[in-house]
Amino acid sequence: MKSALITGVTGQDGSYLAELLLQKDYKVIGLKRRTSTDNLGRLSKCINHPNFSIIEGEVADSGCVYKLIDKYKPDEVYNLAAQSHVGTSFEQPDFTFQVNALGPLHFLEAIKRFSPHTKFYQASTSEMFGKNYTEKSYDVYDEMYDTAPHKVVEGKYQDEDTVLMPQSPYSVAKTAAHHLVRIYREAYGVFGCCGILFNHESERRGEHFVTRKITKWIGEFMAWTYRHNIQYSELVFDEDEIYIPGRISKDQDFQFPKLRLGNLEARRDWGHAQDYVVAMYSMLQKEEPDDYVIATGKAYSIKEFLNESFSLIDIWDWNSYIVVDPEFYRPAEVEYLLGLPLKARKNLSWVPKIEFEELVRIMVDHDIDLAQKLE
Ligand code: NDP
Ligand code: GDR
Repeated sequence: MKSALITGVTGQDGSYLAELLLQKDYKVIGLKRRTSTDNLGRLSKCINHPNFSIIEGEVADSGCVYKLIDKYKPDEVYNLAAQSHVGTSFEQPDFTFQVNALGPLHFLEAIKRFSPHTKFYQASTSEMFGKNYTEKSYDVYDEMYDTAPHKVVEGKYQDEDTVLMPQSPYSVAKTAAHHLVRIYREAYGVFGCCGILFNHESERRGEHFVTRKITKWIGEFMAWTYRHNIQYSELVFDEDEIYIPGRISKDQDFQFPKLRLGNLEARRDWGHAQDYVVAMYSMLQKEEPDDYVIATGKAYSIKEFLNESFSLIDIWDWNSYIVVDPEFYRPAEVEYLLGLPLKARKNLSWVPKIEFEELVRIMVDHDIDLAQKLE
């Protein structure tokens, strides 16, 4: 039986990856940092599995990581632990660097010293491209799916050859880790792979990332309209709140806060996390270690995500329901990310199964159900 250590197991990707590896008969060791309250919610499908165990540890602590690798000597390590919020990295750059850059370094050094057979997966990111993209007239969709008729994308994309130009403390730290993996691979023969994953979401996505923030708001808003049995046409709007007219009173429940967002123009290549963990696993099964872009090949703006998600609750003009709040602007922004995953398709036979429209529907349906259950 193969063994795998997953750091960041309590997160979105960690939970899907643990499920995938258990299905493949791995012994899975999940690393979580110490918390005062329980945060195992995403692991409900794994927690009672006989081949699954949780251990406590901190990736920014080199001694802790060395001991773990020396003790377990796992066949595979998937390093998903990170301070993963780009906006937060501007507020906490030092902490972000310790976890996102030194964390992976500790694993690489521990593998080199104590367990050279261990294969290492590093969660690299499209954020490393930052402002940069490759520009040429390129029919991405055609080559990816060999289908016609097809959509010709803008001809701007990122792939493994695009020069990295990170735009945040988060992505600078991830870029450092990305290069460290390459160096340990070349200098010491460590089997290290970097998955350059573009944004991937799901019903398990953290609530402060823009997609989930939108779908969670929609779920709670719908629960509020059901509770008061109110039609949209009856609602009135002021700067920050949505009201039920005629019932404006001391009762705060007759008003609902608008959805507050930052930059709506940014474009992202959004896939479903369940598809993306398959790519992580596939990279470590290859004969030779390598780095791969994992993406869908299509990009949408935040406005297009709003169009799609609000249309599912029959709101066709969402402008009155949201507030653009500079508080959510970033000091430096990444405006355009569209990944070209041709190498992954060719070498890993990887293609995403869940398309943008389905992803949005899954998330909206889930958050409407969740809010109803909490009523
Ligand atoms: P999440 O934020 O959902 O999960 C991050 C995990 O890391 C959590 O389990 C968190 O624990 C853990 N963690 C944070 N700091 C530490 C620490 N100091 N020591 C140990 N564990 C720690 O992220 P995702 O699942 O979305 O992403 C997984 C990885 O992939 C991250 O590295 C992210 O940067 C990267 N990535 C994600 C993409 C995406 O679109 N989702 C795209 C590209 C890369 P806790 O539960 O205690 O907070
Ligand atoms: P990102 O995801 O920064 O791409 O990082 P996020 O969902 O946070 O932002 C995407 C874009 O939406 C804009 N935006 C907002 N973002 C947030 N969080 N909240 C808002 O209110 C809001 N309004 C607009 C942002 O400015 C940005 O342009 C994610 C993380 O999972 C990283 O860990 C991962 O590496 C990258 O994806 C690929």
